[in-house]
Amino acid sequence: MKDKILQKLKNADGNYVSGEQLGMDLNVSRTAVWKYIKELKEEGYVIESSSKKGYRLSFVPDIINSFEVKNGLNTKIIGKNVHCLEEVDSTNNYAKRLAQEGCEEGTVVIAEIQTEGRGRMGRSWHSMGNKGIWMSVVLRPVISPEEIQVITLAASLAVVSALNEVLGIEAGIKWPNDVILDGKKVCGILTEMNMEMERVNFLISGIGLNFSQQESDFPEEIRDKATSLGIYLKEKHGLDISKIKRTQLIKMILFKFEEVYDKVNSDNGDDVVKEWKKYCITLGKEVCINYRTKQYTGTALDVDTKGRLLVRCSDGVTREVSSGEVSVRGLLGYS
Ligand code: BT5
Repeated sequence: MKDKILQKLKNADGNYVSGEQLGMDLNVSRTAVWKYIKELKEEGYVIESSSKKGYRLSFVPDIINSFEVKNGLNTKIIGKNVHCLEEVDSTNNYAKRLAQEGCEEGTVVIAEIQTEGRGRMGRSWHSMGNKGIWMSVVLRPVISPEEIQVITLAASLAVVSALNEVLGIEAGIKWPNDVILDGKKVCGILTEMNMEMERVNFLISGIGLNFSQQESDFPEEIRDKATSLGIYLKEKHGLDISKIKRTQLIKMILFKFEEVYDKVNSDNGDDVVKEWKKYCITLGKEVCINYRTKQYTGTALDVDTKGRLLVRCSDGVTREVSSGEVSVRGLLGYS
């Protein structure tokens, strides 16, 4: 009901709607309308009340709730169910629990704060409250486990395309999952899989995108390699991120993700990899890889159709890297 009232206020486009009208349209009492309006105000919506004219929505803040995410979201699967949480250990953990309980494909979990945000290989992800987009998508792809890497690529491709569409900025991708702006990491992706034998049960694609942090918001140890959209837009274009709502970007990421995911699922993963390569900043660069138990340096030659990085190592052998760490010399340090 609260969502319906909000929708009516939004439809009125900044004009007043009387409490009586709202009550009649939605078949509830004026007192009930007043109660829902009070709840909306508590969530942060700025609603003016006038005893004569009724209610007017004058400002929508940058809040993330399922109404704002779903409103105008143009997808078929991704984002049909959206869980928005104030605080969680990790949205990937929460999404995993939902997936195990059999939630629908495309279910999205978003949190304002993650207390134990995770990166790959046991690393942690700094997830500051209200200043980022921390979200996970549950997928049930019809592909074999070895093709999963392409979904990671699909997620980063969705993020860079959305950044381009909404903010007009061109980000790069460091293989396999880092979205880079001006040599610093603005977004990381953690794809986790649950499988049996040769079948993928479900996959969780977790996206962490720094939105409005200042440099001082990042812990010291990552300050020189992390950035946010806010920092980048201010420095490069003199723009203020507060003009943008996180839900705008979330919707576009989900839309782009579905577009790319459809391609992966309908056997057009090759096209996704081709498109992805246009943004990849790793190709042609000198890289350091951990391959099995050894470290090698070499040149990143290509990404194959399964999303593996091909590295021409200094010992003359070309190796395919499907997981493990790759450092790009000169861009994000070299380790
Ligand atoms: C990643 O791991 O980049 C994957 C990050 C995925 C985060 C999302 S948020 C929603 C979902 N729920 C989760 O719990 N996780 C996902 P990796 O490539 O391993 O990079 C981790 C490294 O990035 C850390 O060791 C730091 O050096 C750095 N880092 C940590 N927090 C960062 C931040 N907010 N911005 C930029 N870099 C960060």
